[in-house]
Amino acid sequence: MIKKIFSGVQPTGNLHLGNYLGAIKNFVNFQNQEKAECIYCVVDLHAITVKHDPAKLKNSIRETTATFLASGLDFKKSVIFKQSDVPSHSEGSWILGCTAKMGWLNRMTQFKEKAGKDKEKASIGLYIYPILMAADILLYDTTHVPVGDDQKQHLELTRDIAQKFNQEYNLNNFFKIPEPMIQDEFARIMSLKDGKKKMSKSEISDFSRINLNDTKDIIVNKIKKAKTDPLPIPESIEELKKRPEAQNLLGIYSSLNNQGLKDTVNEFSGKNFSEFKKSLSDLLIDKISPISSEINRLNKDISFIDKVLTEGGFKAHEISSKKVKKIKEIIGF
Ligand code: AQP
Repeated sequence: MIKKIFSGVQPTGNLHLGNYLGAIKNFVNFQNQEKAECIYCVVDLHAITVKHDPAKLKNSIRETTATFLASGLDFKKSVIFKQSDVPSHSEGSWILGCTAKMGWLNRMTQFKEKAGKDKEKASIGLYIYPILMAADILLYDTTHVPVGDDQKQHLELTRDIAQKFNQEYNLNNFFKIPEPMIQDEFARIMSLKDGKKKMSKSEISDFSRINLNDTKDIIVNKIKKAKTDPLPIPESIEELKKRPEAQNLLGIYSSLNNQGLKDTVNEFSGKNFSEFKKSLSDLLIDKISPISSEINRLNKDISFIDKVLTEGGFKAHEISSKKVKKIKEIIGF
């Protein structure tokens, strides 16, 4: 069976190690599998659900595309496009919004976290964001969605919406029920300042994350300042459970080095964090620097980035507009 892969990334600032290890690295793995058709989207409609600066957004869209390419995505193998270029996403979102239930959206924890205490002032867009995400996925008959652990709940909602639509209109498998592809280990990379909070673009302190375009010096400095505890590295994974910062740093090392946490614990057991941090910085520089230099090179080639997005937009439009046409027939338009 051919796997149909879809995933998206918001152009809301510099992409970071969490986006890379939780999502983009997997995008590349899927792209390089024989029996997979991959579609990757810069989800700019999602980015306007919170306050934004139009000039910065324009830049971020290109930078996110540059990061996709610099991380190993190939626009000849995968469809790479920006969401706002393809009207089917907004159309599909409206229609699916008439199937989704308020009660389902009210359970979404990401809305609660992002809206904060003053949810009356949050945009409607932020509230209905998971419906747009469902449209993004379902319009391409997606079978698998590689995402970080934080998107699990939204994926479940997508599945609920697809099932409800199929049931409402007596359709057998019209919308495919997509499978989330969440890694067993390291699916949530945490902040360098607080091992209980996820690494995120919108966190104010830049020291909480490694950006994919950080220089070598910045990487070394951020790792040096990353929160740890006074104990040495333990002998077993069990002992890490109550040490979130230590667990996170060892997890980052493992994920970058494509090895299990157990192997990393064995490698560094009994050593202190200053020694481990030196190895982690070296590994990060080794893996991130080539991506970072390629991002910088591509950022200067605006016409190439725009060409990639335009071509991808045509391909995505061709696929999704056919699905929207069928949806319109089904619902009686
Ligand atoms: N810390 C993380 N660990 C693992 N995966 C992560 N992802 C994001 N943060 C982590 C995954 O990256 C993909 C793209 O995410 P996104 O940028 O579209 O949205 P997000 O999850 O809201 O990311 P941020 O960095 O937290 O952005 P802001 O701060 O703007 O909200 C997704 O697959 C996500 O799971």
